Amino acid sequence: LANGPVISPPHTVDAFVKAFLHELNFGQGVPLSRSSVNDQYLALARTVRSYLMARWLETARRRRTDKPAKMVGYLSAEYLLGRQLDNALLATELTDIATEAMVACGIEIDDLRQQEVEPGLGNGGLGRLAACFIDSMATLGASSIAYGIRYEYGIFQQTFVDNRQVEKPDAWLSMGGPWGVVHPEMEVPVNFGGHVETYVGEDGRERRRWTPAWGVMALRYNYMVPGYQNGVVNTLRLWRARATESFDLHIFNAGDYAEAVRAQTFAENISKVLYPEDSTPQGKELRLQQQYFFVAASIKDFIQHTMPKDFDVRDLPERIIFQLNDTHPVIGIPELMRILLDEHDLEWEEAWAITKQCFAYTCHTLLPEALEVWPVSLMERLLPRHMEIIYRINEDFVAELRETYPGDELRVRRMSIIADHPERSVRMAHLATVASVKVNGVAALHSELLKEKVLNDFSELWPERFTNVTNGVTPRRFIKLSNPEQSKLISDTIGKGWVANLDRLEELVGYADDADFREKFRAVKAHNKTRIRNVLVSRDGIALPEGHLLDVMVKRLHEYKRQSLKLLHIVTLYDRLISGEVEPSTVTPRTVVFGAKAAPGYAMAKETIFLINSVAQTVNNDPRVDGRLFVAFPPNYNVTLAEKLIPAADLSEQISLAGKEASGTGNMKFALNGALTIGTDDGANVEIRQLVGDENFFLFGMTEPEVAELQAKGYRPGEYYERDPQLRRAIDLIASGHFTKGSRDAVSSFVGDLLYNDRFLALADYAAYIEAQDKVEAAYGDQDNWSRMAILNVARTGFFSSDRSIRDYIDRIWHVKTGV
Ligand code: 26M
Repeated sequence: LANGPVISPPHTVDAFVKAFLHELNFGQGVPLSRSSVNDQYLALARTVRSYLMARWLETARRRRTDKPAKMVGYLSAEYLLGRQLDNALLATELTDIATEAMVACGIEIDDLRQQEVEPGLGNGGLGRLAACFIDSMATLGASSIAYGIRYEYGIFQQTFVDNRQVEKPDAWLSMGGPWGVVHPEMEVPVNFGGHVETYVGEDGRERRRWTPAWGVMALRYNYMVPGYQNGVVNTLRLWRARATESFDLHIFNAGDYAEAVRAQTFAENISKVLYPEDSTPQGKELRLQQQYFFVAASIKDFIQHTMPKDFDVRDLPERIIFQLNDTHPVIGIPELMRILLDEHDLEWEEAWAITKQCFAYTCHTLLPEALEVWPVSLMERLLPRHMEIIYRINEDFVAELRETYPGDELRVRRMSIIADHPERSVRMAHLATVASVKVNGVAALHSELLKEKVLNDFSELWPERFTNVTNGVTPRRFIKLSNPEQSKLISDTIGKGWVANLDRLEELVGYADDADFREKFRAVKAHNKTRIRNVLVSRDGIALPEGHLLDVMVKRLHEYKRQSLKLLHIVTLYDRLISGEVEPSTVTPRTVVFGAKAAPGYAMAKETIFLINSVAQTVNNDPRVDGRLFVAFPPNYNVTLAEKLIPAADLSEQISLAGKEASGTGNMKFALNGALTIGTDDGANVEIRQLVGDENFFLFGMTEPEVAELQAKGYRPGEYYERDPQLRRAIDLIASGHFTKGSRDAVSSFVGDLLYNDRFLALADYAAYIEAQDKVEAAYGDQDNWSRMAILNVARTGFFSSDRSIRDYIDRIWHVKTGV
């Protein structure tokens, strides 16, 4: 009985109702008649969780064999999960049963859906990618476990006050967190600070001993990750910091009880809040604490609890591959060395040989300022033993370099893990590259540029170490759940198999020429536009006009992504309308929707938000526009809003400066939901265009080599301003204070930066962008052809399923088995 199969609650409406009422009565402690919507939501979530739990136990049981398969340990500081309820229902085939069960209880399930606060435990692309990847790992049945941090506060809630961004804390757990299962008895200690000394072991060998100054406990929270209708449920294990009882013992002993308890909260700060920067790391001590906290807990958990008791650490490379999601978990490399050396008594060479096989590193950027470095002084204070180990890794590495490149000291200094300027610090990307089996970029172009630029010296030394895995998105959340109408149309046309095999969308290619199909496809889009209109009215009181081309730019606010270029386009359209240059009745009516959070300390990004809001206010209230242009900027763009907004879009804005956007994943979601892309030759846009065909993509702007050339000869944005009257008018209109109640001061930093700095060459690409947008308008005039192009976008982008990405990781990097 103890090891037998787990009995799942039956898949019937009756059983579901019973389980639900049980949760409501004995979990929440309320009768149905007196229950609140939140009580009902929590009871429903726990009911669904119990179905998941049965599969989770079953999955674990199946994997507990004599010779367990090699696992993937996905290490990520962020998981931008989005709401859980619908995805869990879909995966377990309980959607209809749950809906009917709620009807039987007199409950509208949609009201309960609305009650869920999404776990926003990530900033943007990197965190959302991790969420898509764990979905695909479960769907492929890859033996894997994902590790991260259970932040008490996720990405901040964005509000606008007088057109400016104001951040509010995201207390996502305040209404109860029904999805996490805590195991207080399974906590692991994580230590910090102190000193290291030499001692002589019983065998007479000298060893190093770390005596930490303080520590915390890592509390284990399991979240269930269901595969799509395959019975598999994997684990996402998120750690929460808890003070140890012995914490600050001397204060307790001094008799100041209250002060001692207060001091405990210090330790618990570690998992308190997600850092809202998604580039240019600040080098904050607490952030390094977070990184070490979750990685140390995860590695220890894997070795002590996930492996069998008699397990030999020398077998680690056959049992695990830790995938490093950017450099955030890279401290895991010296941590594993420390465990092997200090806790398992291995010799350096043996420990290093093992460690080198256990990690693979994914790089997500090309911006030099986004590469993480940690001051040596900080590392020595917080993790003295790790700093020692890093020095030793670097010594050996540098010696190898001097042998390979005699006399090339410049190269040695460039490649060293330790930088000397402007401050002695540890380059985490170098450490990751030196210790990893494979290093990958996240789109074809990005992986090439990684080899040519950011990690050029390393790719010359170890060319075989570098590979590409183009990003992907999960078709479950971003098509099936978010776009039910399009999903139904596809299933009615080619069957249901596409959800777990997205290449099958190719079977739609022929239907692009089918007038009846095009008609239905347009009806889907119209339906999704009505849906977003309703959402924005009730969510934000924004009333989108009807019958417009819906043009959407949603992504973190960053100069390289060039929201400013989009803004210049809007101002140009507006200027044409109010100057009488065009007759309003002749232009294609267009609504532009923005969604973007700015890092709270990123002044220029916040100025851009202010200006977008100011332009929206002016444009939307100017009668001369005659309803031909509308700008909406709903606050707090998140996964939940993305799911409603993306399926309604006609046009996807992917306009980063070529060579700066590593991949982009929003671009994939739009194409798969039948939007056309206007985009630069950057990131995964390149692959999207190759797949859908040039004629179904609005390409504009400089290529990466052209960007490099222009920058080399000296870029002067002012010249573009002088030469292009249309651009001049747009900038002058902004500078005049027209959008800012006459205030020129309010826009001076924005305008000044564009004219005298413009790091990301917005002005250089402006003319090409406007020209491409004019082509968009002309093309939209032919609705039938537009639908044709949109259908081909859907049909030819099945490649961008994260299932394919994960298969690539398995084939090229992990070499783990799949199958349920
Ligand atoms: C680092 C240190 C301190 C605080 C925060 C960070 C940090 C957090 C997130 C740095 C970067 C972060 O994310 C970067 C990111 O989202 N990159 C995007 O990754 C996507 C998935 O690969 C790509 O599609 C995007 O092109 C890339 O910008």
